[in-house]
Amino acid sequence: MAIERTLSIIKPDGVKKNVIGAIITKFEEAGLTPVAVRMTTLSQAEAGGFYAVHSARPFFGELVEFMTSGPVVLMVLEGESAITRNREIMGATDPAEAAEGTIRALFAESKGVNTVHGSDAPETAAAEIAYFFRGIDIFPKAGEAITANPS
Ligand code: IDP
Ligand code: MG
Repeated sequence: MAIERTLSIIKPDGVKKNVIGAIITKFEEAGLTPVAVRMTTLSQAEAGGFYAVHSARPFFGELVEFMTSGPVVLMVLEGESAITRNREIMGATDPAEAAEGTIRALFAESKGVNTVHGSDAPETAAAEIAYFFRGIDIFPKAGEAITANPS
């Protein structure tokens, strides 16, 4: 067990549905603290670069189009086992398979339009945080030493 950081994105559908606050509350109630927050509209290059690992998938074009369709909220979440904990709170990729009470069960429309992104491993969390945030713009929770994936 360790204090970790992970990258969370509230996708354009979450912003449009006016559930930024509801989503952040879920994270805070689960012990995950936003330590960096930025709202932006991603360019095609930014979204394509972020999801480069999926560039050969048939849904890649649709994914980039969706992720650039409106503003998103980029966040670094910090807390105990933040990477796994965030994935649990998000729920499965396909909302039809997401556990009751998870963000995707509550708000997502489809496997593509699914409200939130969350890093899936320590290596991807470090790379994804560095893709969007400078270290100087991350504000560690007072008194907690970062023992995993510092950026
Ligand atoms: P994840 O977001 O739960 O980690 P990934 O498999 O890494 O899921 O896929 C990244 C994103 O690509 C998904 O969140 C979703 O927006 C989109 N995506 C994944 N599979 C499909 C699909 O079958 N159709 C359309 N979009 C998809
Ligand atoms: Mg993924």
